[in-house]
Amino acid sequence: MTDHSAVKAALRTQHIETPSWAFGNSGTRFKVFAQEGIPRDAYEKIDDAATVHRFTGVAPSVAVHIPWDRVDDYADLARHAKEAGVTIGAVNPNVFQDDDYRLGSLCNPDPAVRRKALDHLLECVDIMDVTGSRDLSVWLADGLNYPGQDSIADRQARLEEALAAVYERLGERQRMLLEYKFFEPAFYATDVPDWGTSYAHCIELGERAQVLVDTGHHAPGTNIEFIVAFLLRKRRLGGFHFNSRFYADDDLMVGAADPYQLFRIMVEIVLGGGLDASAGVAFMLDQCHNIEPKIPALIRSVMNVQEATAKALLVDAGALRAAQADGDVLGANAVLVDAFSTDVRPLLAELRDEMGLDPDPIAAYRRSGHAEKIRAERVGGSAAGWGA
Ligand code: AOS
Ligand code: ZN
Ligand code: ZN
Ligand code: ZN
Repeated sequence: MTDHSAVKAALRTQHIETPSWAFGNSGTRFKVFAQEGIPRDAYEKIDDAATVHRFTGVAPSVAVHIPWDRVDDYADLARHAKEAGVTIGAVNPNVFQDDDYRLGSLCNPDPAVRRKALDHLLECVDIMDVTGSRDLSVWLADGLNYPGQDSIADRQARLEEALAAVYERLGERQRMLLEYKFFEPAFYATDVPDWGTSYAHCIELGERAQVLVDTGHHAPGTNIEFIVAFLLRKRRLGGFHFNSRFYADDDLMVGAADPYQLFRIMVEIVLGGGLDASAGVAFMLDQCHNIEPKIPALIRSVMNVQEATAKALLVDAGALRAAQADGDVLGANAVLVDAFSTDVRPLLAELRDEMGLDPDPIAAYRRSGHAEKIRAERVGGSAAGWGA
C-alpha cells in the first residue's frame, strides 16, 4: 500500500472554520423553517461549533457575526470558546440590516450613514482585539438597483476612503478580507462585484488587505480556480467562504453541487503552496442549512472540504509538470482525473483513527445522542438573522 503519511500530515494542518450563523435558523425570502435544538445565543452557537470540531478534529475556530452574536463581554465569549475547545475566528460586521442602509453603507450618499457604517466596522476591530481574531471579513450589500440612482465613481471614492480608515485601525497581526459578490441585494450594480475590484482596493490599502473568495458569488461558468491561482500567486488570497451553488448564492453544503470544481480549486491551493500556514489562506464555510439539520450538515461540509483537499494532495505533481513540459495534453489532464477519481475515504478514516476520532464522524454524531440532548435542552432557538 502507498505511504500516505505526507498527505495525512498536510490534512492535519488544514483548519476549516465554521460560521456561527449556520447554526441558527435560516431560510429563504419565502420561509424560515424553525428547527428544534437551535442555539439561543452566541454561547450556544459556539458550543455547536465545538461539537463539529469534536467529531471532525479539523474545525477549531468559529466565525462570528456582529450584531447577530452581540454579547456584553467578548472576553468572556472568547473564554467560553476556549473552554469548549475552539477559538473565535473571523469577525463579520453587518452593515446591511438596518433601515439606514437602504441606499448602502460605506458607499451611501449620506455622510452620516457612512460614518455609522464605518463606526460599526471599527467597533468590530475593537472586538477582534479582545477575542484575538486575525480577520475582519467585510462583505457589503452596497450597490444600485437602477441606472442613474447614484454615481458609480463617487461610490468607489467613498468606499476607498472608508476602507482606508478601517485598514489604518488594524493591528499588526490583523487583516481585512474584502469579499465580492456580483449581485444581490443590488441588482443593477454592486460596489464590490468581483475579485478585480476587491483586488484593486486591497492593493491600494496594503498587504494585510486581501481578497475573500466566496465560491457562491460568481456568475455561472466562472473559472474560480483561475481566480484562486492568480490571487494566491500575488499573495492576496485571504481566504474562502466555501459553499456550493446550483444557481446563485445558494449557500448549500460545499462540495454538494460540484465536487470536481472544489477539487480543481484545491489543486491550485496545493500546487500554489496555499496549505502552508505562511500563505495565510483562511478556509471558512459560509452556508445556510435551511431544511437539513445544522450540525450534521456542517460535519459533512468539513468532510467534503477534506476530501477535496486529500484528492488534490494525491495529484502527482512531478508527473503533472513533466506532462506539461512535454506538451502532453492528455497525460497532464489524466494526472488530475486520476487523483480526482481516487476514493480517499479509507485514507481519511485512517487519519481520523490516528487522531483519536471516529472514522465516520456523521455516524458517530448520530450515535452520540447529542441531537436529542440539545433538542430537549434548548427551547426557542433564534434565527441566524438573514440568509448568507
Ligand atoms: C453574503 O452574501 C456574503 O456571503 C457574506 O459573507 C455573509 O454570508 C454574510 O455577511 C454573513 O456573514
Ligand atoms: Zn460569504
Ligand atoms: Zn453565500
Ligand atoms: Zn453570500
